Amino acid sequence: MFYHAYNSYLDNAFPYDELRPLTCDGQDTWGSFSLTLIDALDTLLVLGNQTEFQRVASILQDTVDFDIDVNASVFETNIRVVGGLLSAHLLAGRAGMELEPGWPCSGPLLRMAAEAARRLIPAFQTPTGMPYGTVNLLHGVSPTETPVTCTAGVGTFILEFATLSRLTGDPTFEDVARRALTALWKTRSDIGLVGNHIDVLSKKWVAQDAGIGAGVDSYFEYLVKGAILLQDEELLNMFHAYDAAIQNYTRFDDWYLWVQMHKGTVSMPIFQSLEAFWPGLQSLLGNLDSAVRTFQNYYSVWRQFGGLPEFYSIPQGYTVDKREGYPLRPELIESAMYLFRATGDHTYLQLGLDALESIEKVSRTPCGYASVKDLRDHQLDNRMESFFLAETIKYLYLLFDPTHFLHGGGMEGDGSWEEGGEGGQCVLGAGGFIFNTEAHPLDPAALYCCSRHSKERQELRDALLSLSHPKKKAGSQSKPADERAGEPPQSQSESIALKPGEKKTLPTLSCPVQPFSARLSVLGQVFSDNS
Ligand code: DMJ
Repeated sequence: MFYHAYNSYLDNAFPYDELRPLTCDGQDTWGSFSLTLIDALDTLLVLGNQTEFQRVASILQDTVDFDIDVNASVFETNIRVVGGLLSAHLLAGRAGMELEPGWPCSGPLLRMAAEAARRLIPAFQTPTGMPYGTVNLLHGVSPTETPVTCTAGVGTFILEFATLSRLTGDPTFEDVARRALTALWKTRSDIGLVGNHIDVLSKKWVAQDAGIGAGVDSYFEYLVKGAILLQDEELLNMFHAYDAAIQNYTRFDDWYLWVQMHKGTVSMPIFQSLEAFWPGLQSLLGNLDSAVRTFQNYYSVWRQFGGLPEFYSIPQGYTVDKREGYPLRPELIESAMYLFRATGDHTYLQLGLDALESIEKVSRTPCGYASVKDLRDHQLDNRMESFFLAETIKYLYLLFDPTHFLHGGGMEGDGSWEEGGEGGQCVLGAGGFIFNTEAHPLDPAALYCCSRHSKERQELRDALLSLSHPKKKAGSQSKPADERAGEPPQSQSESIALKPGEKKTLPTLSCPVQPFSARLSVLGQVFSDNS
């Protein structure tokens, strides 16, 4: 399935964003950055194709340019482009690519991801810190841009942006993502729910339907996954508070409905296919019983139609007018993957088989796989979204490959763990992987290792500075590098302390692994253990 779609994209659509599987040509959709190729890159490695991964990574480095006059979705560019490049960067070692000495804390794909993300930053420059939905990659936010953004468009950045910050040492990305999350948290209703669309200038809720599907979904996903990736209890507490309200007001018979965010009254008794990620998320939290029951509800809809319609009326047990399509989305398969890992129940493999057979039968065209316009009569749309290769096929593959390294939990020596960093100080992949909402795996160990090293470098700098200025207040020495960047140039003696050949922001000290105090003593026997 993968190669039929992928080869057809390369032959007929590249360098456009997407393949049009009925007319066998290409179109730009979410930008103009060969989106399908970026989104599919890490799937190549998941399937074990190192040579094609290497070839494509180098094509992307040579051809993709973000300095373009294009209005792009801040959300989609983040999850597909930034997320895709970050994963590819983190997997580059396993793909046999030649690595820079500082990898995984530096590298060409990481620089590309940072460059793409930097183009999104102007969207966050609002009085609330909540981003606009669209930004022009060259000119920033248009003066005529609508200030109305969906909830997921505000709260789906922490995974990619914290990864960028912790790998590169530049805190800007994580800071803006956190500011947006904090602002959103403060806008929840008295009964603890958030709506669907918000005005990012006035903080007024423009669409007040609360639920777990379209417009909101990945906000909740990122609170949970952000908590795991960053070991951040505050994010987890936010999720638990929302979850209590969601369970209380929106859950009926293990379905989740839409309710008015202030009153809790039902506004739409429908299930949306995007909601099918929820059982997988619940399983990550260990909430298995509820996850299993909700999955069964959603699987019954799949069996009814051979796919998940975009909207399904729960009271009528049928599709909703104009929402009968199935654009080859991954969510139910994603949940099946998590639940199979958690339970070992073959129901989930059966769903995988059903999905595979339906997609083959209904969607396959001579030129790829087409979105289903209407599940009732199997009419097709001339579109193959990039998430089909990034997510749907990846989750299917991982569902059927229980020992894949991306599942984590392997033994040392079986390829599950990997060395990285200068002198091999980073043990990568040892803590499993967290998938962003576009199924791009992120490695918590890499974040930990790179931020540990940048913290140590900072401590070393501070210690050296304190030797030059022994009377300086301790507090002024521990400012992060970014805060100091805007300050006046330092004195001659400080700049001597920071040299030789070292940039202030991201110096590379290649010390062997040893305790911090030992490193200082190597540098001049300046401290003894009890100093
Ligand atoms: C993907 O782009 C992401 O999974 C997103 O969170 C929701 N929509 C699609 C897949 O359905």
